[in-house]
Amino acid sequence: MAYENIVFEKDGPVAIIKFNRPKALNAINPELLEEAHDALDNIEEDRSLKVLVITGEGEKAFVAGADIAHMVNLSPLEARDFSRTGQEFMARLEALHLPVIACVNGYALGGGTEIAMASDFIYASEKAKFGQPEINLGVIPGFGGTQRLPRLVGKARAKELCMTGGMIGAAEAKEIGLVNKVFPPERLWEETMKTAKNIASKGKVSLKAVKECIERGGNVDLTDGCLMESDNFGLCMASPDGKEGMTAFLEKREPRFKGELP
Ligand code: DAK
Repeated sequence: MAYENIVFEKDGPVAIIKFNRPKALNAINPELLEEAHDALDNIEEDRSLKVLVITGEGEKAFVAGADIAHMVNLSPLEARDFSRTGQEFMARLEALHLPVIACVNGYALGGGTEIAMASDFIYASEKAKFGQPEINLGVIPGFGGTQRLPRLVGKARAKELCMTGGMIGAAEAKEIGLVNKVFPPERLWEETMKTAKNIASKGKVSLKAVKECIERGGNVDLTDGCLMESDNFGLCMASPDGKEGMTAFLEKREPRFKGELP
């Protein structure tokens, strides 16, 4: 599929999706979502990939939300479909076998904050702004914001953001636990790629196991979560990478992870 609303690239083991509608501050329309789903299909099939970075094209925005010009004319049924396609995209990011880093270079509003939250963690530019402004449009977050935001920052802060529709800067987003690290704009991409490549140097089986344990562990009690962890620990030990990592340590050399499944 030819992409017009995203840029999809690979830098060695790192896949990169850039939302690419800079004139509309990368607002999400159905075409963009369709292309982003297609890129995820490609990523799922390419066994050489180990990390996905998502970001926005241009200086100003990561994603300024769902495309309001598109949404204004939706019938209730079309709105439900649009919401479901968006939610499916977020769910796919969360369930993807690769770690996903959101590199938030500017406005991340509404659906933009929601995409960033469905990633595994967020690095942001000092210029980034986050918010759930849907209340100002007479609606509510439609891509999972009312569910993921409170899980990340607590119910009270999530309610404040969703009820006021206000924006917060990167420093406050970091303070409340939405963002992991904040960088000057000119260093954001370099720092994100440094972390992406560091993660890509690890074993694929253990990366997937960590993601799954932490992601799914949040939905079960501690006992079941620990059971899931020990099952995944066993799986890592059964994989060639588990043996390789420990052997490399004992032989005082760098591990050579191959990412093969047991
Ligand atoms: N949609 C469409 N166009 C947008 C846009 C958006 N979300 N955000 C910006 N643009 C466009 C502007 O209209 C403008 O276009 P032109 O006038 O140049 O043609 C261009 O991008 C540049 O924007 P501004 O001129 O406004 O730039 P400023 O620097 O002055 O302001 C801003 C930047 C980010 C503060 C401002 O653009 C803004 O407030 N944008 C809207 C932010 C927003 O409200 N986002 C949340 C969208 S709601 C659901 C599914 C999903 C959702 C809800 C329900 N279901 C179907 C149930 C999700 C909803 C949302 O995400």
